[in-house]
Amino acid sequence: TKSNGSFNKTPDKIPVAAHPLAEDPTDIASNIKYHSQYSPHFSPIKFEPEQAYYAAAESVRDRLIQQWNETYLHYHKVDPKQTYYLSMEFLQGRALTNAIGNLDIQDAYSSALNKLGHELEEITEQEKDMALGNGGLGRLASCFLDSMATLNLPAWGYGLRYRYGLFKQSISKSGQEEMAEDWLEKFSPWEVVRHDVVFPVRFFGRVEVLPTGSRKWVDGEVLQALAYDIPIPGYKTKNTNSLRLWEAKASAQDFNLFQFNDGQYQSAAELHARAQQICAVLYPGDATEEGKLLRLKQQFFLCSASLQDIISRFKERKEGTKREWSEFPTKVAVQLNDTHPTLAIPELMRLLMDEEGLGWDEAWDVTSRSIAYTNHTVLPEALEKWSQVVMSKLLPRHMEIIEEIDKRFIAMIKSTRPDLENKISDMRILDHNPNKPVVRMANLCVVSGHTVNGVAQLHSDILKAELFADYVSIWPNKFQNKTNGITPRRWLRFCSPELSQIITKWLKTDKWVTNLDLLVGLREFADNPELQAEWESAKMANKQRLAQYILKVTGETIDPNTLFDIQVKRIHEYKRQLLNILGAVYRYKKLKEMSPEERKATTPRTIMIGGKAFATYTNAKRIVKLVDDVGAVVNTDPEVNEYLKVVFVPNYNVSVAEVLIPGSEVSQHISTAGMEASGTSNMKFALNGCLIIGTLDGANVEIREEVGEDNFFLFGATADQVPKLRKDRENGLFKPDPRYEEAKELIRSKAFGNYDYNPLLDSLEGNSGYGRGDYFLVGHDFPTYIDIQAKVDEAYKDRKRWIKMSILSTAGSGKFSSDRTISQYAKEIWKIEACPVP
Ligand code: T68
Repeated sequence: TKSNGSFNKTPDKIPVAAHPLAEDPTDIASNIKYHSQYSPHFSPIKFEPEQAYYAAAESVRDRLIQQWNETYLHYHKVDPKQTYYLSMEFLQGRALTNAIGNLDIQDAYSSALNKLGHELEEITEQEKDMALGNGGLGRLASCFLDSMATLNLPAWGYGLRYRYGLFKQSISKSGQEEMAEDWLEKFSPWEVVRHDVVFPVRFFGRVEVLPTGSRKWVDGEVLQALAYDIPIPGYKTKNTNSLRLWEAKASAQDFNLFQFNDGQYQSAAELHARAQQICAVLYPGDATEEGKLLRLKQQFFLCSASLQDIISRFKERKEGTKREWSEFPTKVAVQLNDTHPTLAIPELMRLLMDEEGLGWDEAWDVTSRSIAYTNHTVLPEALEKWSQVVMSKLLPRHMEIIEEIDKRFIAMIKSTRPDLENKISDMRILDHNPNKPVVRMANLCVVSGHTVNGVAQLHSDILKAELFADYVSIWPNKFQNKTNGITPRRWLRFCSPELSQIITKWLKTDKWVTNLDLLVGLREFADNPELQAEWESAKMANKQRLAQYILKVTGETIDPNTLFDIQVKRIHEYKRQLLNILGAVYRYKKLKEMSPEERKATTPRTIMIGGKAFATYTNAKRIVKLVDDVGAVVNTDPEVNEYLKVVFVPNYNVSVAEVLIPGSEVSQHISTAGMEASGTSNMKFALNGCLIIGTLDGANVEIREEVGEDNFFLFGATADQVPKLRKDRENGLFKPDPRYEEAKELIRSKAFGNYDYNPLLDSLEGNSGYGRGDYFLVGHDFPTYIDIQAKVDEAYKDRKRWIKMSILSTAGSGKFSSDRTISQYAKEIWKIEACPVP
């Protein structure tokens, strides 16, 4: 069953039946009709938007498949070094608009669909988001895939094909409710199952010592990993890479026909049921205790299948000649997206030693020169630690290998760095805490990988100064920074065509779409009244579209003439949505105290907050409920609702972001300094001419540098002040601002309903203790937050200045293209080069 689909093609003499890739709208329309008839998924009577979507998607897929096959053949022929991006999450969103956009065939498809009685926009709304990720980390992986293809880099994404991705969120009287979101309910036109790409993946079992002394993992249970490929087209290039997602299956031999015939239905198909569990759901992310064993199985499943595939591709190239294993790192770069795929390290060691017969030193050399690790968080609760007991049971051979890596690392320190002896217990991979011995995955990555990178300059500096400081003195060159980026295709060109057109007009080129630095060219026109007028009307069109969307999903009418203020991201105490809503409550209270004339002089504002709370994260769910409750009171208060509205935007996901971000004017990125590794939506907002209210955290620091400090609303403590502020708090030295007390008091007074918000507010009180003591420093930052909000209100009144700031924000966003990020990974970590398909 071991295969990666190495090919023995159909004879070249026989041409493929002609399948013209139509350019003309009439031909495209007939191609769409062809699919509705001959690739049927519905009974043949209807051709409604849903049917039109599937038929159009399949017609687009025809084009992709042609480029895709050419890309595969080209890489096979050229045999370049390739990158393999291993990630437990890919947050792809919708594919149709992106594919049509990257293939540059929007206009033709739009008119083709018109001919069939449909609108392209309506059709694209039919597609369900592919939401195989939780948040920033998963979306980053998807932006990276887009950039790798656009830059013609030979690269693969590897992940899992979860049956259910991120849950669907709805808001009821009791707050957030979660439902399974069935992205595969009716099948996805974007995936191609590769029946010939199947690898065995073992769990449990034991280690057998062979007479030769070598070791082998045997017994246990063996599942099959089956490949599903998703095409990843680059923008205006032939290169079409693959996102390969594994699905777990049991084979027919594992179905016990005898038991089944005997009526023992469950035990007859036991392995089949266990296989189904592996890819059933996406791990809900953000440091939870749930389903530990299943999560570890998922991680290993991804690593084992991907590495077997990578190795067989390595062997298959250069037909006939035997390859030297020392060449492997010159052909393969594996990137671990956080520690979730860390098991790739012991699995590669095992495959090389136990399956391929290499010795430890040779296997270690190959492994450590091939694998690199990206860190995405310094939050201690998100740093993975696996129980040694669980690991020994599920992966006995890997546990042995990890023990050996640990042992050799300690020996190395003792012999070369006696000054670090007293740090060994912190630095080593195994933590032998007698209560709960664990494997520290980040340590395993740092010790084994050739490169470790953070995701924004401040974050990388913190990694070097704190989390990984001891390692820096051993391997000063191992640590790098790669500031995150976003794809300008999805996040400007396609989600805001109006603004894109204006940019192209003023820059006299559309090359900015692949060379985002060109946006600086807008700076010289930032004061130009003509550009300002066009800019303002494009932003207004986007605000109107957003207002319609809010009306549709919440029933709330919002006024596009008010300032649109947005905070959207996973709900987490460190991201401080609570600070935002306390600020909104304070604003409400002040408006209530004003005379009608005074109110008229204020800047009317619509505050939108959206994001999902992990199902068992109680305080996060309370925050969601609070936003909704505040909205219910404020929005129906006739005295103030002209000047303030508060809306909770339900079910925030990639395609909702594509409507919200273009319509935003200010956006809040207000995490406690030092806690948000980078943030990436901050980049999307800035690129769309939205001004940022933010702390000096993550990539905010660099965004402020790029757009200019006058165009960034800064407030709050800095990362280096945070430890002392927490200490001061513990010592009873914190003096709350009266405005802060007012806001909390209003909530406690039940002004926003009877729900008990005391436990949530209590987390802000006291000096320390679990869930108390305001660990995230909301109280400390509240006064400067309110002050900066007043500056925002003032600035908005000066229309010319505001529009100029907005233009300068876009103009300064060039650095945050994921094309820049990926070029740096390619050059400085992966050492790979472009391999354009001719
Ligand atoms: C995010 N991390 C960072 N983690 O929070 C964000 N965690 O600052 C950064 O911009 C982004 O990564 C990209 O670098 C996450 O999104 C998770 O989703 C996650 C998932 C599983 C377990 C732990």
